[in-house]
Amino acid sequence: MKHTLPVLPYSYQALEPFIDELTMTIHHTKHHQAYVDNLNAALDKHPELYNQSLEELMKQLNNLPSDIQTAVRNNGGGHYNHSFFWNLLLVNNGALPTGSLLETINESFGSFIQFKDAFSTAAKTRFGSGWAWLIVNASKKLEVVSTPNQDPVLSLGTPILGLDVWEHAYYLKYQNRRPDYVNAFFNVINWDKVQELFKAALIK
Ligand code: MN3
Repeated sequence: MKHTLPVLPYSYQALEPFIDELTMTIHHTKHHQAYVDNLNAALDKHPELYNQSLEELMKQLNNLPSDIQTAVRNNGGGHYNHSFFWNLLLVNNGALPTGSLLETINESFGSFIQFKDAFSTAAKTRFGSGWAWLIVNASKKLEVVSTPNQDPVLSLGTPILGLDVWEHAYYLKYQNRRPDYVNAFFNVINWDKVQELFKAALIK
């Protein structure tokens, strides 16, 4: 099966004013669509790979045919990261996580504010294009990391929160002010979804 652009679980204006409608529209219908199209174009050269899930492809990039490794890393990575990202977003009006997720964040980072600082620093200091992540690592501990370009985060752990800091994700509204976009992101995190991913990652 060819890969397809997932339908967003909300409207393009649903994240206003934190992430604007035009950015969401272009980000989803142009940027994400291009990753999907370019991934399919690469896999057309080795159609047997359509039998593998996107996650399977991402986990064994180094075993893929060498002529498509880079294309699958960049475009499969782009498809995977964006599909993950869209599902995390919901206007939360500044709410914090609750329950076992909040307890573990407090244990791991000292406090929610210290976690927010660590995540924001990772997002603001990622040079060029990339992502900031909160992952459950191999030791089942929470860890903040960042990755360049669309590189898969799966080699570092299981992501439970991610932020796209490519300029295309914020430039129309925030221009060069990436820190303002990073601060705004904390108003559109669906913490219930993050909690769900956290619980699933612990038993993986
Ligand atoms: Mn993007």
